[in-house]
Amino acid sequence: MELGLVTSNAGKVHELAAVLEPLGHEVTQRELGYPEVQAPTLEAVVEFGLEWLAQHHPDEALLIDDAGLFVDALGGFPGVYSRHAWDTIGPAGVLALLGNGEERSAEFRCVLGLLLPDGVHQLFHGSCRGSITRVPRGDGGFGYDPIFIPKGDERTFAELPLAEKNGVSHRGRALAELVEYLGTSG
Ligand code: ITT
Repeated sequence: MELGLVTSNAGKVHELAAVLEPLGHEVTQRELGYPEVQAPTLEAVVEFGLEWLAQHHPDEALLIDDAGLFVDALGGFPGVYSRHAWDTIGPAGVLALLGNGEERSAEFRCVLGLLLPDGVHQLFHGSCRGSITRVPRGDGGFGYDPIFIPKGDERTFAELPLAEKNGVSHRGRALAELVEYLGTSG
């Protein structure tokens, strides 16, 4: 199936394509400029986006990916504000907020939204526990990858090859749910 990923972020396209293309699904980046509402949950952002896409692009198979980094010691910040935090304080600002604090646990979350031409909407979820580094490390991946170490590893996401990040990441887990759904929905 041809799936249009509605995003401005090419890193997401690479991660989805690495999983979906070997299974015969073509992933293309679509910059359709859907309104990304500020909402208290990733789910609400994705639901709103899917409804907008269903009205404006009803004949296409489209995906939305909304993700965030939830830092425990910061009460879940930047969370749903991760993009805004990226554009303003950046990863260095998140590290500065944590200072030398010992409590550095965090979670990445991803919600994928699928819209099919028959109007079906479906959400898929994934999360990944881990911790925040004291300094950024690695130059792979994108976004906050250099400051996040997934649980059970010592490398940051930015130090993992793409397939390894997908194997444990929030997005990889949401993708596994999507793959199962696509397999069973024919
Ligand atoms: P679109 O909304 O256009 O898809 P975006 O980059 O704004 O692109 P998000 O709102 O989902 O995407 O992401 C919020 C922030 O979190 C943003 O700065 C991303 O770079 C970052 N982010 C998302 N997924 C990530 C991942 O897997 N690793 C590291 N950072 C990630």
